[in-house]
Amino acid sequence: MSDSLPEAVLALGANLNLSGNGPKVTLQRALDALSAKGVLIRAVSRFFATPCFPAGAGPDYVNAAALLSSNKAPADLLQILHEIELQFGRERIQRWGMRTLDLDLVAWGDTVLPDRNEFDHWLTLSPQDQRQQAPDQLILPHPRLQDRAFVLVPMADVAPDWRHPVLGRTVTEMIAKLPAEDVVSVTPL
Ligand code: PH2
Ligand code: MG
Ligand code: MG
Repeated sequence: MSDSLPEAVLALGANLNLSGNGPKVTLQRALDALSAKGVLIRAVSRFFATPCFPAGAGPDYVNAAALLSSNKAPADLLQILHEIELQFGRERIQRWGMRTLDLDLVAWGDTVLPDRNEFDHWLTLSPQDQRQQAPDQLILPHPRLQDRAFVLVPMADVAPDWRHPVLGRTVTEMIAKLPAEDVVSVTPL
C-alpha cells in the first residue's frame, strides 16, 4: 500500500498571527487542509519555537516537520502546498520575510531535483549569493537543509535516519555537525 510510495518531508513554519490565531494553530490547520486534499500524513513532529533567521528579522517562528506519502509528482504536491499557503494568508512579498504560513518540500526519498548539476550549484552558493538569489524551480533536497537547525531538529522527530542523497549524512549526523547553540535554540513547545 502506502509503504511503496516515496516519502516526502515537509517543513512547516510560521511567525505571524492569522485572524487572531498564533502560528501553532495555523500549522495544525494547514496539516488538516493537506489531509483534506488527499495527501497522506504519516507522521508529524513536535512543534518547536525557533529564533528567526536571519537573527533579528522578525518574531520567533514555530516550526515542525511532517512525513508525507503521495502518488503525485513533486511539482504537483508543491502546487497543493502553495494553494494551502494562499488559503492561510501567505503573501509572497519578501524573500526570508515574515509569514503566516510557509510550507517547504525539503526532501523526497533520495531524489535529487532538477538534476545533480543544478543541485550542486545551489548547494555551493556563497552566503552572499544565498541572500540575493532564489531558485525559480523546485530544488531537492532543499539546498540549505543541512545548515538549519529549525528544519533538521523537527525532521529528526519523523525521519532521523533519512540520508541526504548527495551529502551522504543522516539527519542525526547533520544535526551533530551544527553549532550546539543552534540546536539548543530549537525548543519544543
Ligand atoms: N523560514 C524562513 C526564514 N527564516 N527562521 C526560522 N526560525 N524558521 C523558519 O522556518 C524560517 C526562518 C524562510 O522560509
Ligand atoms: Mg521556508
Ligand atoms: Mg517556502
